[in-house]
Amino acid sequence: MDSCDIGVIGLAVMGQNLALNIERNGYRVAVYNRTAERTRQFLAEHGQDKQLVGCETLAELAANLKRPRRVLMMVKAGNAVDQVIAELLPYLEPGDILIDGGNSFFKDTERRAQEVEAKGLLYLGMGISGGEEGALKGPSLMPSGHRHAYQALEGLLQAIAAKVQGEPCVTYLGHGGGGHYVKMVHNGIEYADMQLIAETYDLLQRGLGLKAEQISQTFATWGQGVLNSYLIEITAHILKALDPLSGAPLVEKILDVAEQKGTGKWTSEEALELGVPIPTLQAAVEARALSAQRTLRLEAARQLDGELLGEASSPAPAVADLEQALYAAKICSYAQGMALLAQASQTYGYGFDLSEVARIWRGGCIIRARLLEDIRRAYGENPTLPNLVLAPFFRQALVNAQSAWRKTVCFGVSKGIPLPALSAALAYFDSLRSARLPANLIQAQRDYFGAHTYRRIDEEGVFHTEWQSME
Ligand code: NBP
Repeated sequence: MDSCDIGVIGLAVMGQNLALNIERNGYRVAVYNRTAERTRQFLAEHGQDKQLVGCETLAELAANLKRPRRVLMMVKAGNAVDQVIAELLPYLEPGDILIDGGNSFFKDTERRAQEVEAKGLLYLGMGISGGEEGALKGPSLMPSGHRHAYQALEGLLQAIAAKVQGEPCVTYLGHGGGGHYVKMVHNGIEYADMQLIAETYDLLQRGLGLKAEQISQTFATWGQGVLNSYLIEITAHILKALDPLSGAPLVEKILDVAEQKGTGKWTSEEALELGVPIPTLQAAVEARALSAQRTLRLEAARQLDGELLGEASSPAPAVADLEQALYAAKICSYAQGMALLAQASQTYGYGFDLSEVARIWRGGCIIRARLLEDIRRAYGENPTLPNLVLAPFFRQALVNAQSAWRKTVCFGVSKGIPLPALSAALAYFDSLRSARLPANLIQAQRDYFGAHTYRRIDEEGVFHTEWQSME
């Protein structure tokens, strides 16, 4: 009894792998799952010679933990977390630490932290990225909440996290829901990254006529350069895989309907709430929604001549142009995610250090990429950078890439290949670099129909015009 360093609740794929990761790093772990059979199976498969203690009740779990107790919840996000907290609290005492490592919505984490801390316990919300492999071998960890709780767990978290150049991919991300906020934005960027890669695949395949194997090779080559990242690496791998049934590339047999669990949508909603433009991330969420309207698309393809337009009116880009376009759009999508984090840090007082956020995303997580080292450096050199695109390194990269990027988007548009994220990123870039936008006309229209007033460029004050009485 009371010999375990930490308890893990929830033994689906993430909970199991995190428990194994923690145990491998020298900690004794008590494990519990609502359906006890899963606990038994887990111990039967993995329990031999390991410091794992199976518990069939929450009372047993609590009794097996050293004080103050440390309990990591790895259950389905949403009501399940509230249920587990309610069932577990009677067995915990003031000073015990409760950690939610699921994909909880940050506002739920804020609420739960207040409720749990009102009872004298300490609460941590912790975003975890890296999927099942990351959980086992070393994820990126995004914890926030009570600072003492973080300090008490820092050694364990550093031990289990991914390491890049010896540095663990974990950092303290402020109070309350800060960690889950960062994880939410991470997922928004992940949506954008995936969509940008998918559009580039479409351009290579339908636009330039490359075969899956050639595209795989292209991505593999790009993965050695500025685009080096986990998502590019797995894309090269995916495109090589053959369908055992037909011998054709397996990817071509997969239904073109992208699913989503909601973290991308949360990022979009939150950006709208805070008034931060993240058009590339939004485009990625909407592209998934559009892909899901398959029946409508099939009908529209029939009625609207779904074939590609023949001879493109814009010249075909070279494969190297597509690499530059993807890189530039990727920079813009990270710039948007970082801008959202900067605003959230101010609005909610999280005190995010964006250089640290980029640092802990360099390893373990799904969006790990070489680019994050450059982002870390950019915010390290200038923590108050107004936007990533203005960091000298990225400013130069975008200027270098822009002609290839424009050529790529023009080609896609002229062929009728949808490029929602690549073009939204370009429009973001062009909007940022436009000293004057046509918003003057929007202000005039608002004043015309709603007397909403406007400001002038040459005089202080607020103005209204009786537009109908003007010639
Ligand atoms: P799931 O999200 O599929 O959740 C399944 C677990 O939740 C099972 O252990 C299940 O117990 C438990 N559970 C449920 Br459902 N309702 C419960 C309740 N009312 N009380 C107690 N336990 C309950 O598992 P997962 O994929 O391992 O993910 C765990 C968390 O980590 C989620 O929040 C997820 O979003 C997040 N996450 C997942 C990934 C990934 O790659 N899968 C990556 C990053 C983060 P049962 O066996 O009794 O049904």
